[in-house]
Amino acid sequence: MSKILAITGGVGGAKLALGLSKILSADELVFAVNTGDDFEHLGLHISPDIDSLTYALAEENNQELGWGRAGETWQFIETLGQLGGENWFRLGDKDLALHMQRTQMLRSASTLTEATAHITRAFGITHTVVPMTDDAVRTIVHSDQGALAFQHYFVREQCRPAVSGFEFAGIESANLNPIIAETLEDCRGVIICPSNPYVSVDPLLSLPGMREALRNIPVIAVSPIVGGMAIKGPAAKMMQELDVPASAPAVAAHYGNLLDGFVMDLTDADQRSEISVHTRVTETIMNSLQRRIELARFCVEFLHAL
Ligand code: FO1
Repeated sequence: MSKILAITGGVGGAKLALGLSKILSADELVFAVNTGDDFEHLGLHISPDIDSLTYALAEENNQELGWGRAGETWQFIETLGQLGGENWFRLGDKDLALHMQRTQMLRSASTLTEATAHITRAFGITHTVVPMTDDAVRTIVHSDQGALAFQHYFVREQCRPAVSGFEFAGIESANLNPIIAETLEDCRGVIICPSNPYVSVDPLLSLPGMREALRNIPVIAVSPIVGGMAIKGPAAKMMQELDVPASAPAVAAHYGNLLDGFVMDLTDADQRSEISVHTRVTETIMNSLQRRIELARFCVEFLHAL
């Protein structure tokens, strides 16, 4: 059965992903997730964007922090700090168990795809959630403080360094997840969720063969920039540092001829004429489950109309 593929990264994308999961069944929808943010830390394999999506789909995500799990305690990471360990990357006690389970599975020769299937099923998630690749791809942020591993830039340095570019180490030899390739062979369309184009979506689009695989498939993207600002995260700051206007049209231009459609917020309706691709305007701020579902429905209808 032909499916819709949703491409998502961190928190912004995960909100729309939850909306999509409420209107499309597991037979109609597959989630492809960025793994460029992954890193080995404290002996654990951490996959932040997979975790954000998992917690979002399970409605277990921490709405205050925007990442991690709801109802967390922090005994482990506080104690680690008291023992002089690295506590800059805040691992909650329940979250820690997820990283431990994934790391144990990877050490026992499971792939990240298999570990993710196991963990999402444990959360009662029936939709397919797949990492963009099972190979190691790591986003490096080139900045005025040198080349930084993504989590060092994003968390340890709190996105303060001025960025000059990004590199996805390992991308040349990484294999697109076969489940994504298979989904694209009989695909009703692709929705690029409102994640950071540079560090949450580009790694997946940069996988060898990915852009070719998208060529004959309707692709729409939802702008993560509203009124010149990112709803969450450093996308607008990055754009300014890259001398790109922090605007919805600039996001559409970034994706270029990959797009058949673009969704942006009502706030930016006056900029529609700046965008060459077919554009629709709606309320894209998703501050309730209902808004997530409404935007999901809007995107699916847009895909059908293309
Ligand atoms: N983001 C932070 O800003 N501070 C943290 O301490 C932090 C811990 C963390 C732990 C597990 C996890 O899955 C994500 C975590 N994040 C944290 C968010 C993470 O850095 C970002 O979600 C992505 O890498 C960017 O979308």
